[in-house]
Amino acid sequence: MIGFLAIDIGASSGKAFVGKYGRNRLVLEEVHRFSNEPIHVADLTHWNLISLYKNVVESIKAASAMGIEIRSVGIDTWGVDFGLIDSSGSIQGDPRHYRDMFKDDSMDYAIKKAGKRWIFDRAPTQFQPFNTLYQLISLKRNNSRYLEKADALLPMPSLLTYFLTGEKLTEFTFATTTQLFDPDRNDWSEELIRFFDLPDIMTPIVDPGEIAGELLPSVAEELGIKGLKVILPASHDTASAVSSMDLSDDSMFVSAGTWCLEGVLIDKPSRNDDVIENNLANEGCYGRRYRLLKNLTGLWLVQELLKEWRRSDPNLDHYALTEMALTVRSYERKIDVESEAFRKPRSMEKAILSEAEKLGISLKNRGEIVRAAIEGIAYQTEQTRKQLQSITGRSIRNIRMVGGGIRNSLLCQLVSDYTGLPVVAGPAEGTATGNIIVQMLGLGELSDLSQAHDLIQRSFNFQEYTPKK
Ligand code: LRH
Repeated sequence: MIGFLAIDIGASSGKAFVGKYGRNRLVLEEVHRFSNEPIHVADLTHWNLISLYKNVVESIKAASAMGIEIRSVGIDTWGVDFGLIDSSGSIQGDPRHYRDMFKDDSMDYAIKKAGKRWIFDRAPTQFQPFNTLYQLISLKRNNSRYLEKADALLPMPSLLTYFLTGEKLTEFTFATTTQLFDPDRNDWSEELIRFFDLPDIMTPIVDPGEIAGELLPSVAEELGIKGLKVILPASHDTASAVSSMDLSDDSMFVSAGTWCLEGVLIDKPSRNDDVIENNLANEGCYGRRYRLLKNLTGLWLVQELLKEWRRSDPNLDHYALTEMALTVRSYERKIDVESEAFRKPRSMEKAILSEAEKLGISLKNRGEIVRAAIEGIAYQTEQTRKQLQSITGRSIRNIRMVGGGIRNSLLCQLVSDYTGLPVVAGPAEGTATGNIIVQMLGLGELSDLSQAHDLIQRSFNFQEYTPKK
């Protein structure tokens, strides 16, 4: 038996799993779990990088204590965020949290200056105020000393990989979330960088599965581990999740977590006007393919409710919330989960109540509030399906769901009900599973993606849902 360690860090928590591989089966064992709590200082929100690194180290320690040979480790995170490294190799400040960008007008500034189509023609992805491109423009406009001193930009997973190996690389799938990647050049867009007068700090782009290196001697010594390879998996979490799914042309995927990432697999970025119109993304996948995708506000709504209600009721958990939501009525009209009101509200409960009130609905209890959120997500999923069908000209006949959000059986059932399609859900740890199989592909333990998907099919349980109405 051999093992591969996946460290999957999301916007609210991180998890480490060892994929144990033997007798043609893959079994995931959780070895570490930690919270990812951003820190607010002087009105800015930062990721707690030191704590994240500490937990990466703890994860490696826990994996190596399992008593099996751990061949490699790979880290994936949410998209767009990064750290800046100066010429001496030191980090410049703590990486900023993308949600701060909702209060920043740099995307509007950039669009006014260059034109939406001009930017899209070079980096054809969704316009989100927090894309790396706009974060960099914002730093530039604010005369950031950190940016002035920066010598290399490292996306979050690359940054943690750099601390382990000393290598400065960007992995392709993450690069496509920055809106600085030009698929025609298969490299950074020099035109965008020049136009916005950004420094030349982007690092070389490598494919998912690339072996970044082995642990630095100092790290290896501290951990008492030798020969552990550090691999860049599909280091953007959505890309890892999508790698775990066997998708055909008539499948739509939903990776359900803080965000619901919903889309279809395509070979080349779609440059259709409707992609801009509906603000869809063309993000990179394993094998330099793409996914046409909608970034929908997902279980963030429920996570925030839980956080709020736990202050007075510490025993509350996701299961209890789903139970409450299962027993209450549903309203005909659905709240718009994409509303600005849900981006970073002080109180999610108040935000949902007031959005519902605008529709003439007065939600009566916690169950109804949670249900309104989940119904809103499922309803939007159906809108996304229609957009994807019309842009690609495909007929979507089945839905594949992965991610922690599939533990919410109400969400899976409602997605099936609203789309009128069968849903196959699993594994819940789709991202870690995808991370692991790309490591295995990188090391030659698996020969191609279809072999990887056979292995996943044999190794995990899947839940099926069929439409009830
Ligand atoms: C989901 C995700 C998504 C967003 C980003 C900020 O975790 O990766 O793609 O764009 O976080």
